[in-house]
Amino acid sequence: MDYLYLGLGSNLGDREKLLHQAIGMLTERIGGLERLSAFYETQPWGFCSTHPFLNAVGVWRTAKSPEELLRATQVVERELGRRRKSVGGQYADRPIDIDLLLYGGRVIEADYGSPGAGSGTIHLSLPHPLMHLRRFVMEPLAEVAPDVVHPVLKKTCREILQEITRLADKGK
Ligand code: PH2
Ligand code: MG
Ligand code: MG
Repeated sequence: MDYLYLGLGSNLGDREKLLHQAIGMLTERIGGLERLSAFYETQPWGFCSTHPFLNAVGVWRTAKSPEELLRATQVVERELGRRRKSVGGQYADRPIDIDLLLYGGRVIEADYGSPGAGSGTIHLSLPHPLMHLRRFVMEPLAEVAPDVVHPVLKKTCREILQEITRLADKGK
């Protein structure tokens, strides 16, 4: 058993309802929900859109494999109406996005085969490669897990959030 930290976001439809639905479905399928952050309204990061996000972070205790967890999050995304994945770093509006942020102290770069011929692979990076740059991730994460250490950067979530804040203040 280990702690799994998931980042959730929605900027289309009934955002609050979609986040609650996703959290309920995940809890049925992967294990018990230990903590849930507040829901934060945030401006789209990395792309232009008139639709603000609601973002949150949840902590689950689970014994599932990283591959099972990645697949479970993708199934929930599809069941809640997510159609397109972002390709080549081009983000788009979405009813729900669920990202694996941290899973215990695991550091993983892996490609898993998709069932069915020729349907490519799905990629997993843990920790999430952009999490430490994103306030919309680090603010809710630092709320529920201030003292958890990023296994690559060797800094706590509280320290990473402080750095993001310092950098943003410098740019002003
Ligand atoms: N997700 C993205 C890209 N940009 N911006 C905000 N505010 N919240 C998100 O969840 C988000 C984003 C890619 O997944
Ligand atoms: Mg995302
Ligand atoms: Mg995603």
